[in-house]
Amino acid sequence: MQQSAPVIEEVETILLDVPTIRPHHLAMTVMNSQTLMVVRIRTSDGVVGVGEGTTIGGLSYGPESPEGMKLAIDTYIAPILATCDPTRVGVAMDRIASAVQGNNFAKCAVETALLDAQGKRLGLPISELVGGRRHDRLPVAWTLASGDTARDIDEAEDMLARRRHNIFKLKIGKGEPRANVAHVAAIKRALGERASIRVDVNQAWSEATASAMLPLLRDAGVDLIEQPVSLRNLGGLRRLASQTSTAIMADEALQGVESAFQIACTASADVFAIKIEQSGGLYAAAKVGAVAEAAGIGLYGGTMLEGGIGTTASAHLFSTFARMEWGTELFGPLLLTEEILEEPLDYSEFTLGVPAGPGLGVRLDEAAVGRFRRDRPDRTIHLLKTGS
Ligand code: MUC
Ligand code: MG
Repeated sequence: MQQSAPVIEEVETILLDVPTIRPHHLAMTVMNSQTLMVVRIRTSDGVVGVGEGTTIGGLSYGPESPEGMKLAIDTYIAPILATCDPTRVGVAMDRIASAVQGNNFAKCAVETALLDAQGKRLGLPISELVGGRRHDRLPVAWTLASGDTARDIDEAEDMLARRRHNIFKLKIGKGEPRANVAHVAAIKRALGERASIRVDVNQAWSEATASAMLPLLRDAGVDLIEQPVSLRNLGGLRRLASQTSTAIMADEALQGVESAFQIACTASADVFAIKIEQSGGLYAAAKVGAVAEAAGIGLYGGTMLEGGIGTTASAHLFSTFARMEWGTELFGPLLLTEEILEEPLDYSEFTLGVPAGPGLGVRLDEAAVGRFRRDRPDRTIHLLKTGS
């Protein structure tokens, strides 16, 4: 470490439990609240960086939970950070990678906090540290997942009227596949050409079921079909992609640059849902984007339904891609009942504004953090009372 380099003095991790505005139904779970794992890194030059690790439904989406991310950072990553130069973010992440296997979501949270701090130090937005901003606004999809077709149509009509979203992703894969298709077809019929309709099966179908449903989804007017089969069935994804003229998107199968390369080499998907957490951070997700570009694969900016911090970090990276043919789904903060940022993100005209200030360009609302933190004193008392 250089003599004059600042040192990392504190790494703090906090779990925030924030209710959702309505139940969010996915193939693997129903969400009524979202847990945000926030990490705050304080350095000796007085800079504080924040990052976020968030997933869907505890351990139901993937192998990392918010609690597990916190444990990985507190126990294994923080001691490494204590020996790192925070101004060399790439080197710090390499040191973490050599000592910690997997844990991509936790690594992404830490890298975001380091980039936020470094951006503040240099007076530059994160987008300038990860490739250079090309876009100030990004198209944003909304996910219809209330569990009820009529309610989903009302919700979509409301979004269209407010000019907030005109791209809708439908979460299917739970229940009877033909009932799923009927639900999708009814929504597309109601919205017609006013909206793009996509579906996310979240790996729930067998290859045979997916193969039978694909033509029905195409006939219903669906533009994009996301991860219809298990992430382990790459051959199946490839066969489905070659079967249909509807674009097939890889999500769960994309676990960083090596998997992106493998999917590209085997022509197993037409589109990549790039996620900063699933990739292992912004730098790693940028490499996934580069593989897609080289292979002629379309780009879509994915989400793990992060709150304001993770959503902003994703937006910084996605703003650097020359072409995001399929837009983004960075709507996570809008699914929560309350904002955790001092200034809410700007969602208007079917797009999200990418903050322009140094680092992430957003600040945590400390009062909201106090209200939602899992370890707040009144909640502890409540748990003790109910447990006794
Ligand atoms: C996923 O699987 O893509 C994105 C939108 C949403 O509702 O859930 C996510 C996760
Ligand atoms: Mg998905």
